[in-house]
Amino acid sequence: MFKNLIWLKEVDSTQERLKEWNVSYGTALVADRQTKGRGRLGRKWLSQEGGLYFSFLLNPKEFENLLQLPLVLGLSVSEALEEITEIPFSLKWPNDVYFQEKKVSGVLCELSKDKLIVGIGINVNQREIPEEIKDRATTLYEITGKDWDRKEVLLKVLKRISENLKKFKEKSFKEFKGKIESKMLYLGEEVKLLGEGKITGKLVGLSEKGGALILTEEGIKEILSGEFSLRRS
Ligand code: BT5
Repeated sequence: MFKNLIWLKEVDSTQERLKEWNVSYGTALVADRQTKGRGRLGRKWLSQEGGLYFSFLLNPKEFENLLQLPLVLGLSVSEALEEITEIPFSLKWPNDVYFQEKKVSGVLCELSKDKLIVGIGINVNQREIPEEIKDRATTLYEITGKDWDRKEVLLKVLKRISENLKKFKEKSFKEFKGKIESKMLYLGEEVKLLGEGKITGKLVGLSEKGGALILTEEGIKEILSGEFSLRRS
């Protein structure tokens, strides 16, 4: 699936570059640091040197469900990181990879005209975690006490993504649902979802569509908007 790799020292955002540049589907753009890395809903993605920041394009006609896709991508990142470090990672619905209570990686899927742009940030060897995210972010270096070869991490992640997206296209989300659920952070716990309003209840699993299933006082609710953020209640 990936044929070309462009690796730059610094860009504003690999997402923004792929939005503007004309690159083919098989190209991944990587940067050592980003000056304007972004998350979902206008949030910032802090991107100092030592981390891994990359984006690539997918055909929006092939991947229409933007709730399932980030879950499959997050699973791919977690599987690659587990293979490399032999440490277990969790998935926080809808798009994060966690180690215990802290975020290691985030996935962003953006539609821009006929482009579906996927961006992934992974905290690898950064020495300083910025104050504003210190209580909820970690790096592979902090977890394992050693540096990791970012090229190796990238290649392992891209390989997992290729394999999993092939299966996702040929088969369906069903192939992944159980695996994702087994790694889901806060499963079986009381949570709150913050977004357009607040929903509280017990997180009981994932729906077929990739939504979060929350057992509330009124029964089970399927949350299909990725615009919510999940927190422990
Ligand atoms: C995400 O958004 O988690 C998606 C992040 C995608 C970043 C990649 S890097 C390559 C590509 N180019 C870009 O410009 N972006 C993509 P969200 O779920 O909205 O999480 C954002 C929140 O995570 C922020 O509000 C902070 O609380 C936290 N955060 C920011 N930087 C972080 C970091 N380096 N590590 C962990 N958490 C961080």
